[in-house]
Amino acid sequence: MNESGKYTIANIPGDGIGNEVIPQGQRVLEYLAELSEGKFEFEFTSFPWGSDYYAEHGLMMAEDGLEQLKAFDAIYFGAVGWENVPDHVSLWGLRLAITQNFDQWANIRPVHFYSGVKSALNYHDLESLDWVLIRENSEGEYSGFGGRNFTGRGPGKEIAVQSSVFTEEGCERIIRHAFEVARTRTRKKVTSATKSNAQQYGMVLWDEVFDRVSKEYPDVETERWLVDALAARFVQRPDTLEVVVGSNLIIDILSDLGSALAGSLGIAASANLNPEGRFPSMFEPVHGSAPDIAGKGVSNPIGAISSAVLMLEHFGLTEEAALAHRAIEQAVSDGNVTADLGGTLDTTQVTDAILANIAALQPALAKA
Ligand code: GGG
Repeated sequence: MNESGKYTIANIPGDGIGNEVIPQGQRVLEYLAELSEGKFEFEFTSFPWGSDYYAEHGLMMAEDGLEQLKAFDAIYFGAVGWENVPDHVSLWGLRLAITQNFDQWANIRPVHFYSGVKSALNYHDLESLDWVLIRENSEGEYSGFGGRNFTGRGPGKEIAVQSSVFTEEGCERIIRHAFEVARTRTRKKVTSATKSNAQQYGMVLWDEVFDRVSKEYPDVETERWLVDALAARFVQRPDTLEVVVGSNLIIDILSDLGSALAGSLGIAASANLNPEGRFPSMFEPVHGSAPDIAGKGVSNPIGAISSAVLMLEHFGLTEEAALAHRAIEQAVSDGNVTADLGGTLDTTQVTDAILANIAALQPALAKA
């Protein structure tokens, strides 16, 4: 916790259902602050950036947007992507503009298997599964180097080059982070997701760094898997996974697979961390803007609320984070969920149930 107990949060709901779920996470944070009786408080500032902003201003965020964001303790982000802006323009103009420029190099994506949620996995002990996927978030396939040329040669003759960049420092810091996370867990195991048989430069460097760093963590079990075989293992041997670390694109894909296997993309949380604290970190649900359900009030707020829980942990408010997490678990096991999880509640009603659970669990916590 910081000394003043006051945390400034920049809300960027962005596009589509980002505008529905971020206010729900804010409700939970505000309620916890109210219960703390002055121990801590949050001050929210909302930024209207996203695809609508682009339609008006030709930019996804204000020109001095990064300068404005620097002053905050954290960023709470919804989703980006809408039909009026090409996806690569909206992603690079907002989410990636923030993660790359603020060097939020560690993207933590827990995959939690909630009791009471129907999983696509045919596994006898789903509740024992609890993975953390760790995504390198600053380079790799998302380095943004490349170009297109030769359109002048006529139809069918254009070329495009997209280069991946793997730096030894970039690989080392995220791999080391994964080992540190593994050390906090009961089963200490890190799986490295790689594709070094085909990507013989960048991913061979990745593998070499993984092997070198792993020697410093003899207490942590390690393994390296080619991502194609690893994707199959997510389905066939889910019990063998614990902490999985990989490049930007690989973990982006595996984390969608993981949360779909855990029941829904709507429950997946993430933290984009700048662990050195030079810049604010950013917390966001893994899901996107979901145009198919946007505006209907039925989006699942759990991914966004769980991302707010990760923010609480980042602030050192660990008891409050645990309380909110238990309140979410309770709502899910009571069936107080949206349609993606087989329920009938709308977005606001799910949050109402979570707030009621916090109220009910809070006295027990105070006595503990
Ligand atoms: N809240 C996450 C979000 O909006 N994601 C949009 C997206 O397309 N992300 C791609 C990526 O993170 O690689």
